[in-house]
Amino acid sequence: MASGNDGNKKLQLYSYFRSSCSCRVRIGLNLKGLEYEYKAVNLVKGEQHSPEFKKLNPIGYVPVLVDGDVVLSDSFAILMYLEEKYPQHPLLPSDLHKKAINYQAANIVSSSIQPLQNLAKYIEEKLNSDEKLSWVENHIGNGFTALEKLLKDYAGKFATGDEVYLADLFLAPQIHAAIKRFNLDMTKYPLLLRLHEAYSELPAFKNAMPEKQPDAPSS
Ligand SMILES: N[C@@H](CCC(=O)N[C@@H](CS)C(=O)NCC(=O)O)C(=O)O
Repeated sequence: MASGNDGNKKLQLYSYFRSSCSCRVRIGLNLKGLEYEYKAVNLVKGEQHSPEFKKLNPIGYVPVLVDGDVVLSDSFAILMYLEEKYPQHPLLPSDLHKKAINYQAANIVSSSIQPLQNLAKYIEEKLNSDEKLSWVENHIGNGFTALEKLLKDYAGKFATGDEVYLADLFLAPQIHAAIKRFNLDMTKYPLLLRLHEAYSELPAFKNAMPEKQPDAPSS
């Protein structure tokens, strides 16, 4: 892939293969044709809590992007930074309304679905596996219902038309996790299921998915 980065230093992305937040940024980097060094952080082993990693991100979450002297965390902030610094393949439409719908859909995923899903692992000791599944289904389901309603008036081939934009970067990993990780019944979300199929045909999305990452288990 063409470098596209300015300066001498290659971008570095601290990532975990299964992290949907990291996946959003991996898609953005791929779309913009930016090469990066993959720095694996094993969340199961707790590497996000190490003193070295916490120097990069004091809250102990992936993703973290390093671009020369710039160290950034939070997928939304990272993507907005990439958008301004590397304007090739815009992640936002110029139409103001469509842009706002992209922010809205992205934030439903990042504020109202993913953090609750992330929390499930902290409460799972207190829950049996059926209760854990219903916690996850309930929170993903609420968000997915809202997204179906929101996007029905805007979707084309992708979430807000026939071009890929920010909303798609947030939706693709979340839908992928719902299907592959949580076995969610997607028949209630036909639009999201259709988007999932459209994403699976795009190399920038396919190559960003968990199973394609260097730290993914081989089996
Ligand atoms: N709002 C942040 C959330 C980051 C986040 O929750 N990352 C998860 C992985 S998707 C994480 O690092 N979890 C580690 C942990 O909970 O210990 C973002 O969008 O980057």
